[in-house]
Amino acid sequence: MTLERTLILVKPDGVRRGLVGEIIRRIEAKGYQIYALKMMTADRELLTAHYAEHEGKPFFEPLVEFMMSGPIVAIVAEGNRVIEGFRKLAGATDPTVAEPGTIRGDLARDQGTKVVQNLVHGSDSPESALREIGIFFN
Ligand code: DAT
Ligand code: MG
Repeated sequence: MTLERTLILVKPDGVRRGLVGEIIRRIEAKGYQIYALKMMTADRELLTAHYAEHEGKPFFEPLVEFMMSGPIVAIVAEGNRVIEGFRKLAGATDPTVAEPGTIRGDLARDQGTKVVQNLVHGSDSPESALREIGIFFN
């Protein structure tokens, strides 16, 4: 067994477009459990901690501004290999090339903005998951 938990965020574009239900539906349809869930508006301090690996990159400031632009939904999902599994459900970072069948491939596209708007975040490793869950659900 590799029972894991991962942090999933429905980003402000997902909330604005009314895709919270559709995204949760896909997580549940895959068979993962929703362990915790809350709607919130993230502030700069929280986002700087969450996206620490991207500090200094050209898209960092647009990313933080975008993530503060409206409410988000933070989810902890649980299941065997859920970290890898949700990344597969989400699809590639760039929604133009994300495979059809994935959240980003089916529901997102390039908006021509400085930061890629791709509906969801998912932790990329067990270490990231632990760290990010701690940031959003202390
Ligand atoms: P992911 O969300 O797929 O883990 P990431 O951690 O590399 O991708 O980047 C975080 C977010 O930042 C990503 O979801 C969208 C945005 N982003 C990443 N690379 C970018 C780039 N080269 N230009 C614009 N936005 C980018
Ligand atoms: Mg990432």
